[in-house]
Amino acid sequence: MYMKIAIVCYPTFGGSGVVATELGIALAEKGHEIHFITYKQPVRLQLLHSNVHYHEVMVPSYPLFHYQPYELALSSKLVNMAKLHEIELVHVHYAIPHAYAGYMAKQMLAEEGIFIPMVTTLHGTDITLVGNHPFYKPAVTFSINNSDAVTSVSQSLKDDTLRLFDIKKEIHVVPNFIDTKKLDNSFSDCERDLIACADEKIITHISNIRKVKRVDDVIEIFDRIQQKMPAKLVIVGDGPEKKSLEILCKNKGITSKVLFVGNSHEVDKILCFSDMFILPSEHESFGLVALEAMACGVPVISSNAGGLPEVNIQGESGFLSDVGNVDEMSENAIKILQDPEILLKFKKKAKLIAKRFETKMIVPLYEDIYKNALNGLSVKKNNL
Ligand code: GMT
Repeated sequence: MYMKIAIVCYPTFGGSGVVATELGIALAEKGHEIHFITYKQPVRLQLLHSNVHYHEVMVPSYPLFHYQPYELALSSKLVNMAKLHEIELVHVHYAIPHAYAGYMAKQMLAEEGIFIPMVTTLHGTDITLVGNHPFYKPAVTFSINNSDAVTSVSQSLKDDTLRLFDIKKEIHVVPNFIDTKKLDNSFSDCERDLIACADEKIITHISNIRKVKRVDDVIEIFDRIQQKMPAKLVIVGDGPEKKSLEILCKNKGITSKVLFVGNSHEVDKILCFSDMFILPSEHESFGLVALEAMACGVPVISSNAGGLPEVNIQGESGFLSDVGNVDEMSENAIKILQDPEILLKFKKKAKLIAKRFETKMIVPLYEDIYKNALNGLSVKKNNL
């Protein structure tokens, strides 16, 4: 049974937008009709796909508005698109403000006799950092409880949600996923020499360079690695901490060994020639970038925050340490990098573990959730 599904997400480089886009593409490839509804074309939606539509949410500015009413524009767009394309289900990624806008759209449509269920996927900071703030908490709790189905990207995020909010709905854990086959076919040649000399190890970090990612720990760990062996650090992404990190590198005298490459559409290419990935985050509900690294055969040195232990397996795909324990993270990184045999063992194992999160295994879990939400709604309608 093919479904017409609206996907609401952030169109940016962040993990939630990436997961939403990859999910939409995978569903479209299976024959479902997918309608992305967001304020900009999602970054991973570069190619034309059959069954994929994109509808931009416009927010006209008006001098009276100190804040532009995005939720209003989004819910109106959802109503209009649901009617025009006979959308059967809305899947919102990231609770704020998408679940709130989705709920309003659902209510407006119900007034006209159109009933569509809403599935909400919780991604992390919408629960652990932002949603939890008293300014947002009542609205976030309300929109989660009024979703027809709720999913979270890890068991850890489910536990956090139940601990931090008064949730009356069942939360289904559906982990993030990766298409390892597509990755395997994307490059035949990892162009290491673009970045480093033959004897240099390449260490990589990818994030939105915010405080929560603890990128200063990445620099500290890298500094210790490069004192033991020739190495380069590649930092992918952009964010508010970048300036202070550049100063930190200068103070440590390692500026020439650290490359800040900004946001990139070539993450796979960069991971292809990386020897190690570092993710020492304070919070991380899942760590999609760690999974992407592992799928490219890159061992991961990470913190043990949030859902990271569900992805990076201790002593197999890499090592995990308490947040801020840069001594242990550096020792473990050096232990892996120093010995080519150990490095090869970790690379192989990382790739193998990534296969547990294969797209074709995870996407059917979402399809089942959609079917149940649609069935649940028709039961409700029949009982009206
Ligand atoms: O990591 C970020 O700050 C971006 C954020 C997002 O919403 O895009 O990522 C969250 O969702 C990703 C996809 O589910 C997860 O892999 C990240 O772990 C999660 N980030 C945090 O929990 C900090």
